Amino acid sequence: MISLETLLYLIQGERVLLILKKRGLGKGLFNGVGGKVKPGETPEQAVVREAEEEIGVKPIQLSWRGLLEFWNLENGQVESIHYVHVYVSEKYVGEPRESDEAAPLWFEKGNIPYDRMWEDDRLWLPVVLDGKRVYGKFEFEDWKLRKWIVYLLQQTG
Ligand code: 6U4
Ligand code: NA
Ligand code: NA
Repeated sequence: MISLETLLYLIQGERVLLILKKRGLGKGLFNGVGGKVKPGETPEQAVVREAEEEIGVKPIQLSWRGLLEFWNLENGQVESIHYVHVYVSEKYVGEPRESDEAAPLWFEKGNIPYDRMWEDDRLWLPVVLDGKRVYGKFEFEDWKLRKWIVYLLQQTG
């Protein structure tokens, strides 16, 4: 299964909004807002829809910050591949609120709860929060991170 997905980090000054996922993939972990891109949607449309569904805010002015590949292997076989476009937004309409899917919480940029997040996040999220763009490929075997590569992308204005 190959799926196209999104992640979004709302930023207010030195604070970042994470959600505690209440169900589905990554349940019990903090992550950005996001989910699968549906047929007929662009990744930008999908991430705006997910923000509305998950925390009731409408982001305006999305900034694209990278592409991540998550390869999940089970018994040496590729089980799924997730291509995830990452965005940040400093402007949005509405106040973050809890939903069935997610409980939003603000964190200081210097105090991100990496021990309660996906194993890969500490490898690339600091770069994104530092205003840069990344490409990363992460290989999980039986849900443990085994191999990875992270590139800093050239800034193109
Ligand atoms: P439904 O079926 O509606 O519950 P949907 O919300 O569309 O699902 P979901 O939440 O399953 O999709 O999407 C997975 C989310 O998890 C995406 O935002 C990408 C994110 N994700 C997946 N693997 C990740 C990883 N290794 N590290 C990370 N985020 C990951 O930081
Ligand atoms: Na989601
Ligand atoms: Na969703």
